[in-house]
Amino acid sequence: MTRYYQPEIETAPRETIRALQSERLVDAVRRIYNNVPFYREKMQRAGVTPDDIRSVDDLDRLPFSYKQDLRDTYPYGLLAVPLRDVVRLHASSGTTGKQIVAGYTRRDLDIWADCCARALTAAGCDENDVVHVSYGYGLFTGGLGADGGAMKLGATTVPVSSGNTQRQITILQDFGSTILCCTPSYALHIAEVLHQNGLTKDDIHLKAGIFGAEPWTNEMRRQIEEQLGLKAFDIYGLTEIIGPGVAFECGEQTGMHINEDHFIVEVIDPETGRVLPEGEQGELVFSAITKEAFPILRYRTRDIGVISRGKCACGRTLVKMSKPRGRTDDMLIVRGVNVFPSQIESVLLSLGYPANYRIVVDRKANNDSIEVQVEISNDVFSDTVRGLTDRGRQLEDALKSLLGIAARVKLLEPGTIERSTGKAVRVIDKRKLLD
Ligand code: DLL
Repeated sequence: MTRYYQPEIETAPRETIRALQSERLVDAVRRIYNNVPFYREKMQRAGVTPDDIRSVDDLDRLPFSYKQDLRDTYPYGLLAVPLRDVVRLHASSGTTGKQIVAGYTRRDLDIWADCCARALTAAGCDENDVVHVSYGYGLFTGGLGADGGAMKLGATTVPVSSGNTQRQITILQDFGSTILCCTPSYALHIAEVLHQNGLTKDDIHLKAGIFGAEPWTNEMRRQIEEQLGLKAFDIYGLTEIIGPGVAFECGEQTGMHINEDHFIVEVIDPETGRVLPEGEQGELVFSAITKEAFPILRYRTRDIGVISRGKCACGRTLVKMSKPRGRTDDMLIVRGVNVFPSQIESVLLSLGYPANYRIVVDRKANNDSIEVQVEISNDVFSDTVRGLTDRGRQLEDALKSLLGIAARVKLLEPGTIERSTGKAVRVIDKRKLLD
């Protein structure tokens, strides 16, 4: 039977959710306008006042917010409450540029814990579970976010944090962890070390995993499920909005339910900023309407996805977003063709390769090249040279037919690619170094 953490919201009629969103949006706009000079000026420049925003229908009158806004006002410029009311700070550095900082009041932390508790409950977790949190603890939101949700549910929370994989295995075995929270790439690394220890999924007790913070495909999901003996659930979020728990997967696994009582989603055309009709793919834009310390309106996530309002068999009425299909800034344009790392991952995994791969893009004499480096298993590696060449070719053909451009393939010895304990680095774009 489906269980909910807050059924009154998770299964509320659409009109109720919409009315709640409108009420909270109006309040958030007013708070932001009155308390954050940066936003007030931005709204004034756009010619909007809080009186213009009366419901969700008026949302698109508000200006967008960007990562650059957070950088320009670093570290405290977007706080809507005095610093003394802020009880926690988190930050994210991203791959480039100055880090961005998010503040939380006590109430913000409470709401965040609710959001994560909903995700855990949807994965079948309750107070009888032992939740093993291997997301990094610290300024990154993953560790403490999942921790807050697990604590709120009353589960036995194990704050292992990431790294020291050998110790993770010992704890998984000895503490009887039933739920694992970490990045999907780290889950596979844990599985790898488990097997290196001569152990299998039958030696541990996991039943579900809540994986997110980086893109992963359904093929990767199947590998994790098979190797760790659990059901793998997706969870989405970003530091700027709250951290993990902006959206979460239910047992149906047909998208992630957005916690719409706290976050309003829009899908826009990243070029024009126009709001797209339901079902069209575009950039996800979120407004965090209940946060006290760090409310944010129409934040351009750069994540590309689709939302669907269709009824979900789990009974939740919250809209669903697809797995992010890439990022507007992650999309590789190689010889004019758009390539998403996730497409490459799908091909690799569907042909039985492990999820240990790297995509190297380079430019020589104005000519872009793309090389997919992937590890192969030990038995394949000891194959004849002929066998390896054939494999490489088969993969090159599959990539070409999917991507529409040729990619070189390099098969690597097992263990060559550095394992990550957090977000995996998949793409090395050498062209950027030339900029
Ligand atoms: O990664 C928050 C988080 C922690 C989410 C733990 C889930 C689990 P940031 O470090 O700010 O926050 O990175 C946010 O990561 O814009 C996406 O591009 C990506 N991302 C997050 N979750 C997913 C997911 C955390 N489930 C950025 N699938 C976002 C794909 C994801 N990408």
